[in-house]
Amino acid sequence: MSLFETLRQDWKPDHIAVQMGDETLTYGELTDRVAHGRAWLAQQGVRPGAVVAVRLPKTPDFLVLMLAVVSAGAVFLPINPRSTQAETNAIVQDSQPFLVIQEVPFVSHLRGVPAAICDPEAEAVRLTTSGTTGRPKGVPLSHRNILAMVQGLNTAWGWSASDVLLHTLPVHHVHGLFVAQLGALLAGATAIWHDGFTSDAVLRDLPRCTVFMGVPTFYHRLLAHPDLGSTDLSNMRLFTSGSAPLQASDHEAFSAVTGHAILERYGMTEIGIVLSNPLDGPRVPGRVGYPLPGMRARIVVPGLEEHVDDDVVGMLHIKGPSVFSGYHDRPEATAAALLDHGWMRTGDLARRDETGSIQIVGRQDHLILTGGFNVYPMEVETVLCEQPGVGEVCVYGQPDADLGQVVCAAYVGDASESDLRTAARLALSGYKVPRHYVRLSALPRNPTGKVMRAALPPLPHTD
Ligand code: MLC
Ligand code: AMP
Repeated sequence: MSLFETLRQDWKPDHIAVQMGDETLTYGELTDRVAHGRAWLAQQGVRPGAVVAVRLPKTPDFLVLMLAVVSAGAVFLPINPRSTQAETNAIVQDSQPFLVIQEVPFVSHLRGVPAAICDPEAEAVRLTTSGTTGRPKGVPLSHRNILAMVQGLNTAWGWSASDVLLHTLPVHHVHGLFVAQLGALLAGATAIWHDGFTSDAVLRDLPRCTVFMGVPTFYHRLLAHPDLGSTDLSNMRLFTSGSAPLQASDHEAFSAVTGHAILERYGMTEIGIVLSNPLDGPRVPGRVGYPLPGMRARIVVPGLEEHVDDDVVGMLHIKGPSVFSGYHDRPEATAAALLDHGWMRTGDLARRDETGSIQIVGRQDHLILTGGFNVYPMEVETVLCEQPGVGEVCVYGQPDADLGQVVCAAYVGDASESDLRTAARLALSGYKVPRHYVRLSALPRNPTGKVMRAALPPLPHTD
């Protein structure tokens, strides 16, 4: 079955699908608007298989357009509305979409057209990830890939139509789009949308919700709020965390203050959400849990396919129906990531304990996880290196209690910190802009010439 047809099976027309501020959409209204959206897309010449890029703020219109594109058999390509023009251009250049939508089209007068019948193997959504080259890589996900993930999570986390999800994540990533929003839609549940996370607004709305999903920074910030302990969380049945490691101390403090043990899970754009702590049973701080139904995990000696023993750190490989089948137009990157027999080399180092629960130990490459967003050093280094007065640059992460890691840049040359900051702000989304700059006479290198990131200066004050 196609993604849209499966999602809508349990929709009750009068039940609220999404609410944002004063705007409310019932499932009946959502269905109508999606049909209007499909008619508009058809009028623009969008046919099955066409790529439609959508760069819109987080409003219910975004959701309508996504469902319209997917149910028309076309490919939905979301672009971060806060990305810079250069970043947007790079994605457009890479995917050459048939249509780029940057303003909400007015579609209500159009007569709806029926949903297309889609091949489950056809591409439904294309997400973007950067990678070691710094250039955007399109991650095509089929109807089947997405459904496998969302259906698995619905069962594992006990979603039902009576759930009310508080949704404060961005919607151009796996976490906000699939795990949170498609989870709610598959269950026929209600989602309350905020455009971005603020502790005040979350604590105001949590009393009428049952599910909340966040990156670790959300929990760290909630813990710092004086009202967390006095907020009525009696309706809440599930808090989940993912996209970056949740500090065990934050996990424990949250349990102590609220009585709720956060359920941590692990995933990646290319593979979906694949490991999770149990809904019933211990949710162990610092562990991401067990493979979800249908998924397989193995931990191997890096570079080999030989399994390591329990408690030994190795490279995490994942296989299963939510794993993608290759990057858009990047055969070499695909060959490096996808091994024989469909195993995905995640790039995450992990160990398994005797119960089978997995702990993520860190990344093998230099990926920086800041606030749950990925920053690939090469992308930032390329921008900084182009500035006058910069000889060489190394971008690296430093621990940060709030964001997990912050982006730092060490450079050689006489460029000023403010010039570098300005250049980075012009070219890059806010979360990629280095917070700290260190000028060095030379970058520390090992005998083979590789920059030794561990030898780069730490921040003067880290929490
Ligand atoms: C925040 N920033 C953004 C942004 N959100 N930049 C571009 N696009 C966005 N959507 C910028 C801020 O402007 C700021 O830059 C910088 O990030 C750090 O932010 P801050 O000022 O400390 O905080 P804040 O703006 O409050 O943002 C923190 C945050 C945000 C935690 C709310 O980082 C966030 O929403 N994170 C969620 C990430 C996410 O959904 N990841 C899922 C990936 S999927 P400046 O220049 O203004 O200082 C995945 C798979 C899986 O990983 O397993 O889930
Ligand atoms: P993305 O490419 O944006 O999907 O990010 C995927 C990466 O996020 C993974 O490869 C991990 O490094 C990281 N990640 C996701 N969930 C967790 C988690 N619970 N703990 C640690 N890292 C995580």
